[in-house]
This record gives sequence, structure tokens and C-alpha cells, in this order.
Amino acid sequence: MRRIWAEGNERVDRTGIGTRSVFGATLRFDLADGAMPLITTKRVYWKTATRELLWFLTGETNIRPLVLQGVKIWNEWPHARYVRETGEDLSLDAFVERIAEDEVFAQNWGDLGPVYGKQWVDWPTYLYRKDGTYEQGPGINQVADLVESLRTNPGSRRHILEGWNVAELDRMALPPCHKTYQFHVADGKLNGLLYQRSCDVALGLPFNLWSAALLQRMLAQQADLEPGEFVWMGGDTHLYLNHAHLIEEQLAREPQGHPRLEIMRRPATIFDYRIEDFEVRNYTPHGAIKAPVAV
Ligand code: DHF
Ligand code: TMP
Repeated sequence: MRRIWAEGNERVDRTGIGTRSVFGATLRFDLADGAMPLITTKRVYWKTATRELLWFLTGETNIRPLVLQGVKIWNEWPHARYVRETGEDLSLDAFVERIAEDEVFAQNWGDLGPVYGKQWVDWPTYLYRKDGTYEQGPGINQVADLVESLRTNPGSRRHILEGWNVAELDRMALPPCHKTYQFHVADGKLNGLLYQRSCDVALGLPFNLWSAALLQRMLAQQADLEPGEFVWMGGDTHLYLNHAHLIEEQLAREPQGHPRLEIMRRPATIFDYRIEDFEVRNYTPHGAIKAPVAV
């Protein structure tokens, strides 16, 4: 954060807010003994991030299940589409209330398109006929296949989970940011790498680090491996210009404490985790800092 704020290039971005940005960044974390990349210089709502990850694993792309759990992080994008397409001046709060109360409205307006959940567990396939026409084939569950490959072929260099389905990008509310995960087994340990093409360091990154490390922990548990190293790589790694108050406050704080994650149970499959299965200890962060998200 300090380096981006001091040395980043100032750029005009899609949202019109403007960023300071560096291109190509790496972070490495050792996940031994329950350690997690959970930021302590502000409070990070790790349960919210965990609920989002569990929602991805259900294959869901509609925000309604998140809204019903009080998770607000995806609300702005369906709301923006609603206002754009209907021209109606409905407030974000009123929109979200309708998503919660009206299932048909949620079906029509709450979907983000074929984003993470869809691509992770139901990547579409096509069966081509001789006459050149085609029909939908069975979806590919990349996550189930990944657990299977970690168990049966640990030495593989193809343990990949990919969100970037080029053919469907134009139907997604946002093309995936945390787009490629790769895993690696060595000495009984599971190493993980996330390549994130675009990173909002103030708001997105704390969630992305937590979620990627959590996914790695869950995969390790399912494949009977110990968690190893987590490597994060960012493409356009930026700070929004309207986040100055958050950045300066966070940079003035000292990291404090060493949070640990305990997974309380070993569910039968990677798809059976529940929010109650996760307990974080020794998390004594500085206070939360609010900042607006760029839509
Ligand atoms: N767009 C932008 N510009 N930045 C993002 O980080 C981002 N992230 C998305 C979708 N689009 C995005 C999905 N993930 C927040 C955190 C993650 C997230 C979206 C939003 C966020 O606003 N976090 C606040 C509030 C958390 C809460 O409501 O519980 C935070 O202080 O962490
Ligand atoms: P972009 O599609 O123009 O790159 O905008 C996406 C913005 O959202 C960008 O600021 C990165 C941020 N983002 C994250 O940092 N992490 C995430 O998980 C998501 C979904 C978005």
C-alpha cells in the first residue's frame, strides 16, 4: 500500500474515480500452524468473505442468498444495472429490500451473470452435431475435479481453477478479478497461487487474501495434505484516489497479533462446509475503516 501510494502511476480507470497503480506484485504467506493472511491494521469481516466463498461453491450467481445472510458486497452491481436498464430512480437500500422480499424480482434483477460460482462448478460445454448445430453438454465441476486430481495425481502441474471463460465475459457483471488459482503438492504440503488481474488493494485485497487462503485450507483438508505456502500475484494492483483517508489511517497503524484459523470439522466433501465450521482465534485488529466502493 505504501509503495503504490508513493510510486504508483496515476491512471484513469473504468469507474472514472482514478487510481494509483503498479503492475505486477507478489505476496507470499506461510499457512503453517493455522496462520492466515488476515489483515490486522483494520478489521476485516472474514465471515462475510467466507460466506461469499461458500456461495461460490454452491454455483450460485444470484445475490439473493447473500442478501438474505446480510452480505452486502455484491449489491452495487445488480442495482447499477437495474437503474441503467429501467431508468427508475430506486435507491440501493430499496433495491436490496426488494431482492430479499420478492423472489421473482430477484430472479430478474439479482443475477450477476455467469461469474465465479457458475464457472467454478458448472463450466458450460457444447456438444456439436455433424450438421454444425450444437446443444448444451454437461457442465464441468472444476472444484470437484481439482480435489480428485490433488488426491490421485498430486505431482500434476495442472491443478488449476479458472474463472476466465472468454466466451461468457460479456454476460458477466464484472469479469473475474481473482481469475486463476493453481495448486502444487510437495512434501505432503499443499501450496497455492492466485493470479489476480485487477486488485482494489484497500477493499478487495483483504477479502481476496482471506478467501484464497481459506480455499487452500479447505482443499488441503479434503486431500489429506498440510497447508503450505500461499503466493498471491497481482496484475493491475491499485489504490483508488478516493480511499486516501483509509490508506493514510492504515499506514499509520502497526500490525497487531497473529490470527489463526481452526477448521472445526472435516466435512464429507469440499461442498459441505458451513460458516460454523470456521473459528478464528487471536484476531485483535485495529478498528474498521469505511470507504466507498468504485462501481
Ligand atoms: N469493485 C471494486 N471497485 N473494488 C472491489 O474490491 C470489488 N469487489 C467486489 C466486486 N466489485 C468490486 C467483490 N468483493 C467489499 C469487499 C469485497 C468485495 C466488494 C466490496 C467492501 O465494500 N468491503 C467493505 C465493507 C464490508 C461489508 O459490507 O461487510 C470493507 O470495509 O471491507
Ligand atoms: P475492472 O473489471 O475494471 O478491473 O474493475 C474491477 C474492480 O474490482 C477493480 O478495482 C478490482 C476490484 N476487485 C477486487 O479487487 N477484488 C475482487 O474480488 C473483485 C470482484 C473486484
